[in-house]
Amino acid sequence: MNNIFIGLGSNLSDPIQQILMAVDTLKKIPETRVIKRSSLYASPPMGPQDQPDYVNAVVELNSELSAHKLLDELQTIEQKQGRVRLRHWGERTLDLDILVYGEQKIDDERLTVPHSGIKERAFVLYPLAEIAPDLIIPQFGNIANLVQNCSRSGLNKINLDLI
Ligand code: ROI
Repeated sequence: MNNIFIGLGSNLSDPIQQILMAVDTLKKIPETRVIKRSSLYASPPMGPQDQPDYVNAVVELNSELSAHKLLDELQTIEQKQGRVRLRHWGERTLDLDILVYGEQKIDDERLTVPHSGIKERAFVLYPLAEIAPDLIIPQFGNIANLVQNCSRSGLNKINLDLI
């Protein structure tokens, strides 16, 4: 069994629903359980500023699948939710990234794990710290330190009761 963290992001086609639907679909992946979901967060775009704000969240999974098999499943979900990606670092309907896969370090043409952007990305670190405050990320160290060194950059929790 592997303990895994997935980052979710969307800024097109009703992003809150995109994220909630994706979490529901993650529950159907074979040999995999969803353990926790963070709050949803609104976050200003990293990259070109002339695109909508993102909705981001992080989910913890337990899975027997290999990282590459899990990536196949995530890419299928992205495609089924009509993934469009209009430009590099631009708007997208759904992005599912493997952030952390147990203790593993992976670096090949399909996957870099732990995800190389973790340290600079408030929209990854804050939701991750919410659900795994004691996490130690291979190569990067403990989540509390990483959060301390990363400004919130306009990140805001979304209150789903009001929606
Ligand atoms: N910016 C934010 N705020 N959230 C994302 O999920 C996100 N994803 C991306 C880029 C374009 C880097 N910017 C983002 O892929």
